[in-house]
Amino acid sequence: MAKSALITGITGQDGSYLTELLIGKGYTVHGLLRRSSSFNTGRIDHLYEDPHDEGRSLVLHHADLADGVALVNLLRDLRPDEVYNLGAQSHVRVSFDSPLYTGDVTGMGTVRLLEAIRASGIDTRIYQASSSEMFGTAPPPQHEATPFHPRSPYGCAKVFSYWSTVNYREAYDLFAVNGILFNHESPRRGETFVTRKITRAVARIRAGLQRHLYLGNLDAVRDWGYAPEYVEAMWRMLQADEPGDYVVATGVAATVREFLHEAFRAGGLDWREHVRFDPKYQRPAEVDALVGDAAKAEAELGWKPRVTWGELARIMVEADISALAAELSGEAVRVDRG
Ligand code: NDP
Ligand code: GDR
Repeated sequence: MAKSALITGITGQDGSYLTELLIGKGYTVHGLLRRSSSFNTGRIDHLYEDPHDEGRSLVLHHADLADGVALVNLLRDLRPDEVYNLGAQSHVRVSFDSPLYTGDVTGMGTVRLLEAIRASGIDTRIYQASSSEMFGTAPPPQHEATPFHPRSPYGCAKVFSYWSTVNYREAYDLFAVNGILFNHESPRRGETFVTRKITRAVARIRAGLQRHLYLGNLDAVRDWGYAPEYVEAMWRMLQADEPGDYVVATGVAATVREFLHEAFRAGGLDWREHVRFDPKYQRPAEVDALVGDAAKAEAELGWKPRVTWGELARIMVEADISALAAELSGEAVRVDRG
């Protein structure tokens, strides 16, 4: 029998790559779609199948991590073999503006899902999308035993979800795992995260549509990997014999300034001529340096990253240049708000 999976956050960057991976492995994928006044399925439209067709490999269901009853009903009806909880208010800067909402969706949403598994009485395995943001001020390299010191409402909510996942594993013997993923990017990265904001700007500046790029702290150090490789690690965690928690990272550090330099260089531009500082992009509390040690994932899951942050910058710049060219040749360019 083909396996089935339920993915929350299926319309996001990781959800789209994970869906491709699982469909490629023969899974039937169910996605939790939250209601939006405009279409929010752009990243998975290429996988869409007519709802009237029999035997579809991708099925979307309206629900929300804020709605615990909907989650119980969904799990009871679908009885998936695996659940991937990728849904979240995932923007760190925004979490300072919306701390309660972030706590509710990114934190309590996980408990609603874990309780829904219990309430529906199904036998399943669950992956929780934990984050390097939980480490906050802890100095690098960070690994599974590094103590958490989150620096944002988002980081605090992820710590709550992390420990809730561990607690359901210990209390109810649930196969529940945390993937502690460091920053991972791709051409499908949300446009307001710093890497994608930079690579989109390179394309737009080259095309004469934008002159300046406004950014905040350029000194932050991050460990940037390639998202399609990271979703493979998620899947491997749920195939393991025993549930555990794993850091997923490249182990290579780069500053925002270095990424900026490489991305502009890939587009044939000098970032110093275009980048301006805007304090609105600074955070009330910053995470200075995140660099992960993924030795456990390599030893136990056989997972190893391949794409370096420099290659990633070039992949993203090329993709944004091509996407903009296609947009310009076909339709009007929408107003860019930076
Ligand atoms: P995205 O921001 O691209 O996607 C977030 C997803 O969550 C979207 O599908 C979004 O739906 C959905 N979502 C938001 N609010 C709700 C809600 N109330 N109910 C249900 N779904 C909701 O994130 P990524 O794909 O980059 O990340 C996936 C997960 O991994 C997130 O939990 C993130 O916090 C975590 N993570 C990400 C890392 C990274 O570097 N990318 C690193 C470590 C952890 P919609 O499309 O409608 O907005
Ligand atoms: P992060 O990613 O906060 O690490 O969270 P983001 O790309 O938002 O910021 C990375 C670093 O860049 C600095 N920065 C800016 N950031 C943004 N977004 N916009 C700017 O203009 C800007 N200028 C400088 C930030 O201060 C920060 O230091 C991401 C998210 O995907 C989380 O969901 C995930 O958990 C973590 O990665 C791991």
